[in-house]
Amino acid sequence: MKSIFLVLAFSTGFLVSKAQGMEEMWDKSASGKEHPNIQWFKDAKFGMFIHWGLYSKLAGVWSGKNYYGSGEWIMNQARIPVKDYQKIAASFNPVKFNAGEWAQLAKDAGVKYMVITAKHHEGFSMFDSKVTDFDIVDATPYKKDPMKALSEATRSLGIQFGFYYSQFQDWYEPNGGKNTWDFDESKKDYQLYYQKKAIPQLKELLTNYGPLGIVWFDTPGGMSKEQTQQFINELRQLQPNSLFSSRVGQGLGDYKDFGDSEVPPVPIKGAWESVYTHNDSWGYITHDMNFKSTAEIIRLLANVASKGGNLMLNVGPDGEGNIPYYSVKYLRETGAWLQKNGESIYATTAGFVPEQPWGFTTSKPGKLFLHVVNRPAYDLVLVPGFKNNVLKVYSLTDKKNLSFEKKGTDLLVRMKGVKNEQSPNTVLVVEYSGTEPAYNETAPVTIAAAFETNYINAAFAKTTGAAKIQPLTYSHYYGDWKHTTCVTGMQNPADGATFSVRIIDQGDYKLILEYACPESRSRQEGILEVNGQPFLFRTLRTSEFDRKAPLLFIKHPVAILHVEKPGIYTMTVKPAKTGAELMKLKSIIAEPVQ
Ligand code: H79
Repeated sequence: MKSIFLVLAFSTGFLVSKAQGMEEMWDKSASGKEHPNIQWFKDAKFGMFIHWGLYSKLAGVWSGKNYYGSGEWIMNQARIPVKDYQKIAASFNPVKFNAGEWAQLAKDAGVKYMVITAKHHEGFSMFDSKVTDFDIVDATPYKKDPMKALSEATRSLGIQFGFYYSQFQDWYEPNGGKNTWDFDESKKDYQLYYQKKAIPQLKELLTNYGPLGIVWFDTPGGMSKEQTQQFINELRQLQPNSLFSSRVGQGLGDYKDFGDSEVPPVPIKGAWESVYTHNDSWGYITHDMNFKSTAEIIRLLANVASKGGNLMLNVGPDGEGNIPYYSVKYLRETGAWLQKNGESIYATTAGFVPEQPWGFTTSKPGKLFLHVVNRPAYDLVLVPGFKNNVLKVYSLTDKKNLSFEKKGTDLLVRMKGVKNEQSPNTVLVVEYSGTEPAYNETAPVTIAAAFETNYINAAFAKTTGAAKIQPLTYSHYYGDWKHTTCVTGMQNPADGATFSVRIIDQGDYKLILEYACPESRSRQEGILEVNGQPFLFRTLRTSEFDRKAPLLFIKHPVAILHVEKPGIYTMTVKPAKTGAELMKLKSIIAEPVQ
């Protein structure tokens, strides 16, 4: 259960409503104790995660039964006893593994760091360890140490190399965390496990594989804050330059990791990372074909960079050492885009202009990069809140100068003639004078007729009464986390979600509420108010929130708004009467009506 709390704890840390104070959320205090070697990490922006172990050989199948979700959890999910699980090693023979090819793929993908599982929760060591015989050299016909070759090949291509190490969970060891099907958790001596296995193995990893960029810890447990600090100090001595991920526990890591597959909705200060699966699993599963497309990866990368973080995207090689076809293909295509557009990603900081219907922004001194992922009709890009003097605007890849005009603090850029070659993300560069402005947290959400759909996300609500902004975390299968931010808790007319919205163009807009609502609470009346004008609706049923099942959202059209005068509008969603929770509101969608 602890692991669940970890994921939730990460999500609740940053997602408070604006009214509750952005300062806490941005955690400016963290920047004070930054690791002296953090800069390479902050500049990297894109990393490759690799989950590889005995589970890769099982590929989501045990005893003729298919498992779905996080494949590296199969030992736990199928409650496989250690005595059976350890036998997998005898046939684990990744003869197709080629360190040079993996490193080259990382290079082609444009990643700046790689982190691979040296030991996952299953307890099997994918490196040569003197501490145990349950490792790839002693227990498998392969008999070689792939980590040695991979660390060297990766580093030789100028990519930082690091290890994932599950420091607490170890389902093979009687005293390791969380194997409750073979061992009695209450009788375990975690300290013994730390002293006899985790610490000696981490010392091996920090001694035998050259300089490690990162040691990526996961799901901490069994240690107090003092013990964790002691653990860190002991390991630090070996490689003071190596960065330790925040999941070392007790708030003592060198940078922040968000929950698995989670990206924050607004910029976060300090060094941080989002880790994502490529399909729905970290470890290889034959029947999981839910791969994010190249376009999705490129947009995700721009989204994460626009909030100031790194994206570490996972690949799960199979038991023979092959990286899945679609991971190779899509990563190479992402790399090709980065070859031409990398300047707008690498070494950038969060964009100071909030998300717009056309896309995201990233910053460098004197430059704002506009990541146009939805090209506007009429090719006119509006950048609101731009106070600085603009020197020039051009498209990144062909350096074509674009005409622009300033109207107050609105910057309007004409991207006519810019080819769509860089689709799904055409980057425009704004060069300006003066110091970089701060991110405007109170900026209204933009809606324009140039986009077929405009999203007003729940994360940007101001809430009243018992309504609150809440990150909801749930899986479709098992451990394949999805995160959606919603306004919840609206039970009476005083509990509202209010949005400040700037509508750019005159005309009619269909307003659609996107929400989840279980059968038992459906058919309640609610109101969408726009500048005091009420639009009534009755809620439709979708599904109950359950962290082990998909949360279903409906797109429910509730109003046609006639906008005579462009400008700032206030939209509020609230219950018409006191009752049960009205809905979990994900967004208001505005669609221009012809
Ligand atoms: O390595 C990947 C995951 O295996 C690991 N972190 C990423 C990078 C991870 N370990 N724990 N968690 C993520 C939290 C997962 C909890 C769950 Fe479960 C596993 C939910 C469902 C399966 C524990 C067991 C809670 C319910 C059943």
